[in-house]
Amino acid sequence: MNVILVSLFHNDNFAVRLLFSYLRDNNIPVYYISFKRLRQKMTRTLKNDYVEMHDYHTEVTEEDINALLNQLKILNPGLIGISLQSPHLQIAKRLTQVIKNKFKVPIVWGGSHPTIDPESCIKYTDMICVGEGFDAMLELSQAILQGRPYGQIKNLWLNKEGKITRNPSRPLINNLDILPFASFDGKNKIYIDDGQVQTDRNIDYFGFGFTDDPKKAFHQTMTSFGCPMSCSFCINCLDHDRFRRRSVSNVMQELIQTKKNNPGLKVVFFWDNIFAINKKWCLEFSERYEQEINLPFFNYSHPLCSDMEIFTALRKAGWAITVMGIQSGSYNLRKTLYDRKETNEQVLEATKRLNKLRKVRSCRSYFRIYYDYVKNNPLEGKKDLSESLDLFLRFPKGFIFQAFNLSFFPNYPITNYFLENGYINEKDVEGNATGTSASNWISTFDSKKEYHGFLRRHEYYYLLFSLAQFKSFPNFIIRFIERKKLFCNRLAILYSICRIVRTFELAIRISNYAWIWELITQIPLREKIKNRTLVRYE
Ligand code: B12
Ligand code: SF4
Repeated sequence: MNVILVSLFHNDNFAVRLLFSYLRDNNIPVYYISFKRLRQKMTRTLKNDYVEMHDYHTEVTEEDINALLNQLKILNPGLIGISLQSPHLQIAKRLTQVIKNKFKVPIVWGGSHPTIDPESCIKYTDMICVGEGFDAMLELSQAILQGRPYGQIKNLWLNKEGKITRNPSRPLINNLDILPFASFDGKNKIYIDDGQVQTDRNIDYFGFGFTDDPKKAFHQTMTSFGCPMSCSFCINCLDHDRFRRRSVSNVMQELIQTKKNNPGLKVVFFWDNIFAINKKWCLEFSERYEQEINLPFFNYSHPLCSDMEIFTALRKAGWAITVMGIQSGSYNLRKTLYDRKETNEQVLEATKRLNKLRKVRSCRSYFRIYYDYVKNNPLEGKKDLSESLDLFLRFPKGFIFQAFNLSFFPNYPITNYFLENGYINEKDVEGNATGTSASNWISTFDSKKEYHGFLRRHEYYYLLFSLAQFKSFPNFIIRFIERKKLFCNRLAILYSICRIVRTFELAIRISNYAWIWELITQIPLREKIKNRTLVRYE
């Protein structure tokens, strides 16, 4: 009998691969099934200049389900674990039902959705894991494989023919060094998509090939869990997790091993919520990383964690790409709605510090800085957007503007606020709709009379923010366009201007685009031909 972990729409699911390693190292026979890959495509609905990829779930077909059931039959499952985020709730319900119809095997759900909204899950499955899954899943697997009772395992809720038992929670693991490294080799991994088991296993979320190939170009990991901040639109404002970090030695051990196994390793992605936390840790990490790994790496930044000594050390060590959440340029909106504490001056200072890193010598000459914005928030009014533009115009030029839709996840404070004030309905909350509901609530809003046209106004400003990133486009023209509301009803013109300026900048500063060449050369030609594209978007 085997334990099967199912990842939904996520081939390279870090959490499930870590759970996989934890069970495997504790002698549990375990398999990883990735049930369908998340696709990305260029957004089609809105005309944006900034790069916007739109995640989407392809339809789950009978063939997909049959392929899964066939694999389960071959693997003889003793326990099936399904990992789900909120947008996957409906898919998880359907899969659980069809599996239950075929097999007499207990099914446990875990992941962000069962953790934040356990009540919406427990009625559809035998068990759910609320919060940390390592020891709960290990104890459950051991009990089932050894035929022992498993009714009292902490962090687990049980549903026995409708009778719900809610076991208490267990303390979080303090010492993350006891965890193994997430498994990215091909052993016991199965990928199902397009109605069949995929032989081409090596495609991740972005479309790069960085899973399961012994010669992978990318490596992804986390040095910490949790986040010291608590923004109202993020899981980290709920109290099931806290900031915890592995030791530098433990992280280095993983990276050295990865580099040894993958001579073609090109970039390391650190998915930590915020990386530049704890000076002692970061300085030690930087020194060792530079000496022992010396490869470009990605991490997330935060305006309130922008110590220059840390930044410089990380940059010298190979820091080459970062994303910093700005979310809005309106201090008032950030503070009251998003629960973010940084002032605009602090944001500005952080952007200046990041910009200075371009001059610091590193293994890569380029330093890519992305600023994230929460897109399509109907409570972000004209004044807020105008303040945001003021802020973007003060940023050092050469950044990349990105925007992502505001999404409503169950029980997050921002969702409760929107629900209580009648701005959205339960059906607008992620998980309640089939597929991803984000686009539903946007159209709901735009059709309400009082918000009519809000999408257009927001798009207008996003294009102006986009223009603010270009060195060759003077700020006074952007201000003039805004003041005169030029092109407000002709977004296509503004969009074309962005495109022209981008092309012009590309032509005059080709050296700024060295990273594109690097990206092109990162994946071996053989791989590109096999996967038909450099970055595999659909
Ligand atoms: C890293 C990360 C990413 C990376 C993923 C990298 C990778 N290869 O996995 C990237 C940037 C690609 C990403 C993308 C997205 N992400 Co993300 N991401 C995170 C982040 C920061 C950490 C996730 C993580 O791996 N943590 C470490 C693991 C060990 O912890 P864990 O996930 O909590 O898992 C534990 C338990 O939940 C449990 N568990 C998990 N699965 C299972 C299964 C079983 C059977 C059991 C028993 C237990 C169990 O055990 C684990 C160990 O304790 C979280 C925020 C956070 N948690 O801090 C958001 C988060 C998970 N992401 C989120 C979202 C929305 C997305 C996107 C949809 C965003 C987008 N529109 O593009 C995409 C979806 C990608 C996909 N296909 O799923 C949301 C999900 C919200 C929700 N309520 O569902 C989160 C919670 C952030 C938020 N907004 O609040 N993400
Ligand atoms: S800083 Fe980022 S990860 Fe931390 S709570 Fe805010 S949005 Fe979440």
